Amino acid sequence: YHQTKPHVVIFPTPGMGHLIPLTELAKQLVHHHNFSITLILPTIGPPSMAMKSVLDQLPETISYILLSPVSLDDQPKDAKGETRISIAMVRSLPYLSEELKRITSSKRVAAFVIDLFGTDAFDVANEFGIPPYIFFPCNANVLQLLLNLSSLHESYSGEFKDLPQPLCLPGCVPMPGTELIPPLQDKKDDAYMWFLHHARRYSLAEGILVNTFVDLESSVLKELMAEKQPGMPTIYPVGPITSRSSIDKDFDDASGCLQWLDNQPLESVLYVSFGSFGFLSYEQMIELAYGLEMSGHRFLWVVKCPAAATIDASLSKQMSTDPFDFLPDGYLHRINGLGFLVPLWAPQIQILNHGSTGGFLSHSGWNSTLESIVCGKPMITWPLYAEQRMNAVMLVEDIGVAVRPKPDENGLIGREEISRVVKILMGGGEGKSLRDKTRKLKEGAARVLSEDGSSNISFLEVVDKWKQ
Ligand code: BUP
Repeated sequence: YHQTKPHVVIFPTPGMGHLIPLTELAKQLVHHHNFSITLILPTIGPPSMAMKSVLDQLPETISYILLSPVSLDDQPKDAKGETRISIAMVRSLPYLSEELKRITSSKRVAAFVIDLFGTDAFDVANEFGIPPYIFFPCNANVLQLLLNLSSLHESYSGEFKDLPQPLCLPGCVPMPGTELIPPLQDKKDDAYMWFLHHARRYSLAEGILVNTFVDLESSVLKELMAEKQPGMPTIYPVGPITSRSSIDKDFDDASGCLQWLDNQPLESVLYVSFGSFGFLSYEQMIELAYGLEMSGHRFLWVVKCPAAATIDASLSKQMSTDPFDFLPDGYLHRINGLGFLVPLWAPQIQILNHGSTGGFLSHSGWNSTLESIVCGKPMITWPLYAEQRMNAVMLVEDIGVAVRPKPDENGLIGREEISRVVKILMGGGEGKSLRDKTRKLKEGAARVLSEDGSSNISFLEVVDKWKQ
């Protein structure tokens, strides 16, 4: 082998929430530890703009291969995201195998890294003698749940959503069954079967890198890292791994939102965004619009079109692709000065880092949550899908850096309730104590990543193993 740098192959599940932390992991390995990396990317359709811009900005030492898109046309329309993603990963394995054959003919590959839904690829990595690892882009409470899922499945025959008591796993925040990841709440759904399948295979990994840190989840990390069970992977808490700057230079402030922030008072603006997959119903979007206005606080809102199925067919703008078309009449004019709206996508890291930003109304995806904590901004949690409800419970009840609005009996969060939580977060009293706690966590995040910090030490352990 004519190589000087150790090589790692990364095989991410489709989706920005997976690609972004895995490319950050790749960058750290390349910039600080002299690795070279190949990202092998399964795809379902043509790459999105956001994905393209991440890939365009990769340094030379990170190469990427976009695999041929796999077809999911044979899947029912209502197949859950987790099912679709898992099937896409399985269907990409023959392509993966070809690429690994090519790469291993000229390089020794030190490790093969997947995230949540790529466990079927372990078999391919093993064929080539490459040790398999998981980068877990969620927190350690969620990891503990998945590591225990198989035994929970066997010991409890009912639906988890009907659990009479909150689930209390070792070291974890007590979790009501109704807050668990939605696919775990319906054992008859294929998505449940896929979760169980992957969770059972997590033990086949040599190690699991978790994007969390001790200040956030000390008790569950203690459990997971205590005496290693035979046959179980080593757990490495290496977080927070987050982007340093927003992912797309071309998008950067095309809307002028950063310039607008420059002219607002210190910590006065609430940043509002529901992530790359988060959509509100039309009715909910209207309540949010009025709620933000009613709060009287400044806000910067990344507006997306509402979920198509929820738009009243009689609405003239039903087919519009301009998200602003769905706002209440005269809204843009009324909020002028108080609110700034950005369509679709905003430079999130720069916004969260900005001194004028005082809080984040977020869907509580784990990447967005870590980014908010790293920037020291407290949150309003508005979970929508995946493990976000679990994140919300942790953030509100255990970590204490967020408030959570209460939906009415129909699941709608009304404008008064929205205005109430915005006033709490952006005001004194409870808001101040949330800000203080988040600031402490920001310091903690910097500490664990410093030279003798716990996450850095865990990271170095993995790196040393891969360099051997
Ligand atoms: Br939307 C948006 N700008 O406008 P997810 C997202 N991002 O920079 P998460 C922007 O995309 P889940 C935008 O900073 C994050 O690093 C954001 O966002 C960036 O992931 C990344 O998909 C991915 O919302 O949620 O927060 O982990 O994975 O649960 O969907």
